[in-house]
Amino acid sequence: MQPPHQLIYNNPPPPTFTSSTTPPTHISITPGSTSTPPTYSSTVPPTYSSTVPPTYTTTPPTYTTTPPTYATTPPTYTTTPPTYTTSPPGITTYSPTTTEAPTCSGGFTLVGGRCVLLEPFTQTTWEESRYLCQTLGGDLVVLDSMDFYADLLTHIKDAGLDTHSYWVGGSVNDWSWIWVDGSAVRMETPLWAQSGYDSQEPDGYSTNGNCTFLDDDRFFYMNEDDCNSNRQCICQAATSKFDFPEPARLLINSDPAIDIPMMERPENINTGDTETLVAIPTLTCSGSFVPVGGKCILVEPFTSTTWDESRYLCQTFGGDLVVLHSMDFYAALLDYIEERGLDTHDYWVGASDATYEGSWRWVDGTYVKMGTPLWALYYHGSSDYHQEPYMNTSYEDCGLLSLSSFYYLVDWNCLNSYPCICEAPGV
Ligand SMILES: [Ca+2]
Ligand SMILES: [Ca+2]
Ligand SMILES: [Ca+2]
Repeated sequence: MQPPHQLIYNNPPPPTFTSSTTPPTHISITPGSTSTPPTYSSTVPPTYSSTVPPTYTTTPPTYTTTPPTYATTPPTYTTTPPTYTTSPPGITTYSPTTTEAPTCSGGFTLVGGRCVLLEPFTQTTWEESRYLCQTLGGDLVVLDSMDFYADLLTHIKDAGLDTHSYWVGGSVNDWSWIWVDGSAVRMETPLWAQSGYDSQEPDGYSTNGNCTFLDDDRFFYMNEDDCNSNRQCICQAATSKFDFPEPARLLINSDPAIDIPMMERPENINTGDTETLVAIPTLTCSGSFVPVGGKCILVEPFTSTTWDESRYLCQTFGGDLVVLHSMDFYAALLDYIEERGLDTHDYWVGASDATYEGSWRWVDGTYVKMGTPLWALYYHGSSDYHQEPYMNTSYEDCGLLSLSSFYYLVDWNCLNSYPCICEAPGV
């Protein structure tokens, strides 16, 4: 028999289908009716069009399996953490000894961390000058730090004592230029003066020119002269902190970014454990930049561009044109250029007075210190020296380390093309 296509139940109970009958394909149940759904023996369930959702009375199954138990107990650690009996290494172990400002005695003045005395009254030979300084408790000054040299020149100028030349403590000994403390005299830039059009001191021009002096005719760059000439002198004495002369290495390390990885703590600075090594922060540079004198530097001798293009080039590398605040860094940079054989070019650096004529600024916005020991001499002939910026200054607004001026700084036309030197922050 054919089942009804649609069944609507009220009362009484619905029909029961046997297995031989095919269940209805669709049953409509009126909500609220008292009829019970039909039961089918067929395995094919009917579909319901009721809008009332069914409720399920099935309860979740319960599992009788118990969790496994582990006979192994967790390990216990009997080792106690190590204890360190030495204090952590670090620069802080120097304090408070090195934070105390050194003091000077006997008429000496603290200049650049050292005790100096200008002797403008007496003109003596180099040996007599040395004797004079020793009588005063010191010796002739040692210019082994270019930052100290710069500070000393500022002091001479501020004191109004820049009308003399002065003996300083360098002389020839056994064919080498050495300071009175036995250390080697730095040659070339940024210490020695230009000589004439195309030479640099010491030029050996004067007879017995075996002693060094700061030459007021050459803007206090260093020159050599006959040791028996008479002139004023500059003395240096020990400070309350250091024996004279100070170790140059300690002065250099006042820059925390200097690339000296480790040094031994000087024994007389801290009365504690003298075997502790003190870590000096190591400078790490990215890309093609290398650590030079505490900065990350890229000398770019391959491309000649305008000053603006050079700046753009450095910025593309993640830096900017180099800034020469520290004269010790400047000296280290020149050493690097010479050591790598890159000393056949002029190089743009990050100085300019393009914004306001005569107001020289580095690309970081700081002022460029004028004068010695950075700016080049300009020789006019007949022992007539001037200092850059000189002549055509309104046409020359960009800073160039000039090969023909012994890598001193000159102002130059920004539109000329040269290689450049970039610097970038360390990583
Ligand atoms: Ca000379
Ligand atoms: Ca200018
Ligand atoms: Ca110039």
